[in-house]
Formats: sequence, C-alpha cells, structure tokens
Amino acid sequence: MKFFSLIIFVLIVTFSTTTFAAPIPLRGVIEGFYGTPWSFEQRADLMIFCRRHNLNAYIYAPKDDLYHRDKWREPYPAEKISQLQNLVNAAKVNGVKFIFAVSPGQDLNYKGKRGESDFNLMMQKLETMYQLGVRDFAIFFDDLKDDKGNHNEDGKLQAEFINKIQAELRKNHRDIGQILTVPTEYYRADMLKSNGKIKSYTEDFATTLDKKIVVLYTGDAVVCDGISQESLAQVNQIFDRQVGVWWNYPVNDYLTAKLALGAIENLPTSNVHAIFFNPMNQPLLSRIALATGADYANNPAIYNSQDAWNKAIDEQFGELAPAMKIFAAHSRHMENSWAKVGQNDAPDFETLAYLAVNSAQQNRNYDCDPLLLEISIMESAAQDLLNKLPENILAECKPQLEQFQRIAQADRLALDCLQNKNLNPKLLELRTEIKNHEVEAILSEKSALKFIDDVIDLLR
Ligand code: LOG
Repeated sequence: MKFFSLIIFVLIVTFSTTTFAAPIPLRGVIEGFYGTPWSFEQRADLMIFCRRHNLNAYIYAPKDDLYHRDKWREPYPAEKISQLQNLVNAAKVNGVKFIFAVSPGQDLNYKGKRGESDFNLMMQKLETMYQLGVRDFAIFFDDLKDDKGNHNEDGKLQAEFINKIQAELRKNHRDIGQILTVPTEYYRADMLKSNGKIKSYTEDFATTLDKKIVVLYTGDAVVCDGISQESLAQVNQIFDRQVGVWWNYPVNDYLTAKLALGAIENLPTSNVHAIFFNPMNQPLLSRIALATGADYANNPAIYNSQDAWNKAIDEQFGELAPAMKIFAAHSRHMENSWAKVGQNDAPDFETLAYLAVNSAQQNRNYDCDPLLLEISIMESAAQDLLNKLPENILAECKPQLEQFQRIAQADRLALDCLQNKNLNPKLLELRTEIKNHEVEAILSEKSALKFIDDVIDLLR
C-alpha cells in the first residue's frame, strides 16, 4: 500500500510539473509600438496566429493611431469603426480577448468642468467600443515624461480616474471583463528613489487604484534583458496585487534599422499573471519572437528559449528554415544607450573572429577554415533568402538581408587581408558602403560587423 502511494505521489509530482502546463492566464500581444500601426488585415491575421499558438488576448494600443493618443477625445470615423468591428469579430472567432486601450495622459483634465467633460468623452469612446462587442479595456499613462525624464503626473488623480471609469462601466453593463493600466512610472527602477523607497507618484497610484485593476510593468527598465522572480515579487508588493508584464521584445521602434529575430528569454518561471509582447512594425517577422513568447506563456516552468526559437523558425520557414536561422542569429540583440535585450548576435562567429584577430595581432598561427566556413554559410543564407522568401516577408527584411550580404562579403575580404597582413583598399570601400546603408539596416554589430572594423583597425 505504502509503495503504491509513493508511486502515485511521484506520478502526481512529475505530471504536475511537466505534462500539465500552467499557462499564464492572460497572454498575448500588445500592439503598443510607435510608428506606422499595423493594418487591419495584418491584425486579423494575428488573431489566427494567436489561436494557433494559444495566446488569448490582444491589446489595441498603437501609439500613432491618433484616436488612441494624440486626439483621444475624438470619436473614430465611421470607416475605422467598421474596421474595428471586423477586428473585434475576428478576435472573438479566434478565442482572443480584444482589449481596447486609450492613452489620454498627455492632456487629460481631472478636475472641474474640464475634468467632467473629459471623463464623459472617455466614457463615450469606451461605450462605442462596448457596442462593437469589446468587454475589456485599458487606460495607459506611459511616456508622459519630458526630455529630461521628469514628469509631474499625480498618481492619485490618475488612479481615481481609472477607478471611476471602471465603476461607471460596471454600473452601465453587467458583463465588463478586466480593466488594465500602465502607470507613468512603469518600470521598477523608475518606481524607486535612490534610497530604495517608493516614489510618491507610484505610492499614490498604487494605494488609490482599485485592487481589481491589472497593472502592467515592463521590468526593471523600459527595455531590459530579463525579469527576475525577485523583481516581480517586489513590484507585486508595491502595487499590492499580482501585476502583469508588458514585454518590450521584439519591438524595434527605438532601433528601427534592426530586426529583433530572437527568442523571448529570461522571464520568470512562475507567478506571472499576465504577459503581453510588444511586436515590431514588421508583423510577419515578429512571429519568430511571438511564437517563442507563446511557448513561454503556455508553460513558463519548462520553457527553453533555444528549442522554442528553432521550432518557431522550422514551423514558419519550412525549407528556408536553415537559412533563416543563420540570418536571424545575426539579428536578435537590441541595444542602444537605454535599451538592452535579446541574445547576443552570432556568438560563434564572434568567438572565431576574436580568435583570428587576436592571433594575427600576436603573430600566432591559427586555422581560419572554421571562420571561412561561417562566412560562406552567411553568404549562401543571404542569397537563398533573397531569392526564395515569399514576397510579403521579403518586404519586411530586404534592406537587412542585403546588408547581411554586404557584411559577409566584407568579412571574406577582411579575413583575406588578415591572412596577408595587408589592408586591401577595397575593404575600406566595402565598409563605407555598409555604413551608407546603416540608417536602414543594422545587424551583428558586435559580431560579423565588428570583425571588419577590427581588421581595419589592426592593419591600418
Ligand atoms: C512605450 C512603448 C514603446 C516601447 C519601446 C511602454 C510601456 N511604452 O519608452 O510604446 O514601444 O517603449 O520603445 C515605451 O513600453 N516607452
């Protein structure tokens, strides 16, 4: 008998941690980027993608939809309403919760006659969407800082506004779903003073906001390379609820020349209650990261980013998958002065290139065949993709593929120069040509591109 209970116990433990996934309850995509919003057709396709990948929510929050932010008071024109209606229907058919967001913070009035009028205008906006079948809503207050990074938002007033919107919606309708928000201080480092105490804005917002309202935050920074279990726990504590995550990958609106083609990684393995991935302006190429994000969200405890990335590319690119993996590996790390996320680009290439440059520097012999092989693989991958990618996908990455081709070509010449210990002027020309295209296409900055610069520096 004891033996049997032991077996059953072991089985329960094994099954509960492996076979039975515990998906993040609210999981999906937030169209929350700056730049040209997706078309309604692209959004409808996303709904199908969400169903296939068991993502159950979509937040409509395109920063540059005028009616979402800059002119939030104005009602959508009839044509947009009918497009939104179709999208809401598509979401429903695919089992995706359509969450409609407004970002009124730039000029919202909270008090007096103007406050009353703004409240009513917001209610009208949301009511219109209710009539289209929307049941879940979001009011966002992100990005209200000035150039110096300061803001003078009042957390209490904002939270009261959201509370009042929620109360009114629930008073008017019995079937309102969830209300979500993003505060003005929406990443952990911004919620805390240098002494570790909570800033007054966040304190006011958190303590005033109704407990039913879902708060999203972006991690320790706006764009950061992971969220630790501790960070999540601390933010839960600050808001006295289980917060959700607005995850800024693969979004590339802050580095538009680069495509984020890596996997979602470094997110908490448990206790996340909502997650939304902010995609790129390129909807089809966003699907690599989004598919990995779906794997994560469906079973965070066992998620393996490398496996998910391979699987996503295999599923999406069929016979072009091997070539796509080469290209994507050179284009997944996103970094600028304030953002850093994604696996390093092509670390194998980086190691080989480092070895080559270092050996040449120290007059040591080395075997350059492995690096040469890497370069050949890059060249044929670029060629293959340029020749055979479907038109709609090629339209999202042609400049980057051509740049990839240029870089590979220059890498080949750079290796040749290194071996002959002689800087061929042609290499400088190629480098200039690459530079001339960097406004529209960047990749592999610390790997394949860096090799060219390192060789030039060494031989000059
Ligand atoms: C915006 C977002 C933008 C992203 C990346 C949040 C909450 N807001 O800096 O719209 O796509 O960063 O640039 C943001 O992330 N602010």
